[in-house]
Amino acid sequence: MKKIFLFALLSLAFWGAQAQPGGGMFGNMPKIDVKFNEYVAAPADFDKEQTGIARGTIEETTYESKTVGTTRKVTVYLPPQYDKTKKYPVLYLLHGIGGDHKEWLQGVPGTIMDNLYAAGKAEPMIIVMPNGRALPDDRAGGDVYSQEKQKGFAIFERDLIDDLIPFIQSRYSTYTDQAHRAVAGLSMGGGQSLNFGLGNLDQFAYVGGFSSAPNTKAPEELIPNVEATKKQNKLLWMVCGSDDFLMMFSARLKAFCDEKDVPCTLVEYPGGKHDFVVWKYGLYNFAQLIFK
Ligand code: FER
Repeated sequence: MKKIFLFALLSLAFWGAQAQPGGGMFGNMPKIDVKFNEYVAAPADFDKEQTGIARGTIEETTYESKTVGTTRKVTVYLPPQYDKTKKYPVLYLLHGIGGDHKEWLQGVPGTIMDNLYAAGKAEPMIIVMPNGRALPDDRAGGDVYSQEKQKGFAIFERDLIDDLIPFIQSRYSTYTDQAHRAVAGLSMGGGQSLNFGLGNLDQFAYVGGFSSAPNTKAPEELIPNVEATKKQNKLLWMVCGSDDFLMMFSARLKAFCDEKDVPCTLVEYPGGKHDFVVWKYGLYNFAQLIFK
């Protein structure tokens, strides 16, 4: 009886911590003292549709995943005047724990990118928004925090590298080398981007983490070889809201990089929470820094 009571109590405590991200499991984490990079506000209209500018297109397509054993959906943004006779670099843009291949559309990536191109501020690129929950049932419903579903976010490393990237390179007109490939994401997808991007230096030159979640590996694991990271990674860029309960996962990596002299940016978004205000800002800035 006692055992059952203890189990119930522990389950409740665990559930409570997950359900109230502001207070629970990570609420008592030490605040990591770190030197943030300068926050520069985005122009007020960076995410507003403008009339009279060229627009990219957004389409949904599917690919065969040997990793998962299913046909998987993926959202793709093609830049204005996408031209099959040219080659484009590719940004893989990953969603959060409750999202899927459509979640990033809330962040109006097409509008943000169209505006950047109209202002001459970004290199034309293809943006690929996959479903990062690499499981036969990859829907976002149910208990998205369950261990089972979280496993899918780690398995996605193989789906991405072995299945999705080759598919994108065969279906679209892309460069296929490391220097023309970037990965970035929000929250759970931010953790994936840091894990996969820094864990596969031969695959990704540019890595971005926006409000990265607890799935982010420890800095020593992300950067086991300082010299290799310094040599192969061209950009390690992060943003997190000052009011985000997950700040420590970005801050501990920034602190490690500063100590080891690895170039790394962490912008603290003033008053920023765990939402698309910060993630849109992340895309707006990251997109301007890559493939240059
Ligand atoms: C957690 C809190 C947040 C967690 C993941 C998240 C795995 C991810 C949030 C998101 O992707 O928005 O405790 O554990």
